[in-house]
Amino acid sequence: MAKDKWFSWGKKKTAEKQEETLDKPAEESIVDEEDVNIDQATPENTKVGFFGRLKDGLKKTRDSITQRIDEVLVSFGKVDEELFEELEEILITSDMGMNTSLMIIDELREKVKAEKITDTQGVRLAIKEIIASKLTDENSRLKLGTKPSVIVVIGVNGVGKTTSIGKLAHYLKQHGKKVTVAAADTFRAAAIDQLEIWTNKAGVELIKHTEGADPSAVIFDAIQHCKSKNTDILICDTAGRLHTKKNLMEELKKIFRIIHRELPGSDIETLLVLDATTGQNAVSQARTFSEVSELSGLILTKLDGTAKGGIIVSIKSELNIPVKFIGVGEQMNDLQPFNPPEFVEALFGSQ
Ligand SMILES: Nc1nc2c(ncn2[C@@H]2O[C@H](COP(=O)(O)OP(=O)(O)OP(=O)(O)O)[C@@H](O)[C@H]2O)c(=O)[nH]1
Ligand SMILES: [Mg+2]
Repeated sequence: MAKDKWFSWGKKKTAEKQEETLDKPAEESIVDEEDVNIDQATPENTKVGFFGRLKDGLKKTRDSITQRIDEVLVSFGKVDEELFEELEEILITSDMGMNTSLMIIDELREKVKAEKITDTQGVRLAIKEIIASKLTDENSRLKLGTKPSVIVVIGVNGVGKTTSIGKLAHYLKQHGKKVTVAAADTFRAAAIDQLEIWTNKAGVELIKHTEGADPSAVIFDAIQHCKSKNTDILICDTAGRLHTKKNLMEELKKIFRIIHRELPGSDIETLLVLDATTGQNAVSQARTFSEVSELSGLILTKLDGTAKGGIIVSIKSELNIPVKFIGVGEQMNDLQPFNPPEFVEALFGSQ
């Protein structure tokens, strides 16, 4: 108990915040499936439902990675250097990236030797364990301890920002959070309407201006709204494209200045959305966006639409930014907190 209190006091900055987290840190209640309110648990958001959707979403990647690995393991039947080379080839062509693939196979060689693995099933299990360890990150939970906290969603056009915000708002609401969304993509004509459809579906508030308005003014209004309505989390949609890339970056910097000025000391999650189907391009996008703010996490979308889901391993090891959520479809429940053991289980099964 004393330890819990110390944690809350140490972490929280206002009386309001302390009260909210006397029992446990707020971020724990956000991504931990155990905390889903029983009354709100539907077949679609229970663990089984989540896992089923994840498995369905990863079907193409499973066919491209796991099925090919299994074919090679069956045809070899024994563990030798040639087998390692075949496996390396599969990982590289499934978009895990050259460096990451070489690293995985090097670790596999060492593990096979150290643990004296002599059968192909043992090799399969070892690959699964190595990939899971590559994906694990201790910072994969959202840190939303203050009230309000802010999530700013950024990324190039078409990657899935608005869609992910709708799903995220729904997810957080289901976890008992009061959510407001700010429509700060005022550039594209249909952007505000599209966001409104999602926030209506999720049953959360939307703060909007008209097309062409100053995005920072939208954020400013949304923050005042959150303060007066005791909102837990403000999620900000942003434009993926302006007239020039420089304009876009300046606009985003201005948005962050307003948030820091109006909510000093608040927890801010800057989530970069990346489209899994764009492959290695994602790495350069992350570099560009990290100029405007330190990225606290990634949302990797459209994993269901690609056989190249191996990109998630490459992104994690090249960028070293935790993947916090993954998109595995276009429905409301198709955004999931990224859970490496479950992800690898959905990919490899427990054969
Ligand atoms: N299959 C699949 N489609 C997705 C997923 N996430 C987003 N999409 C689709 O991707 C398209 C673009 O999504 P948006 O949310 O509009 O992307 P955006 O980043 O907001 O785009 P801009 O506002 O133009 O910058 C839509 O057709 C979405 O339905 C996903 O996880 N799986
Ligand atoms: Mg959008």
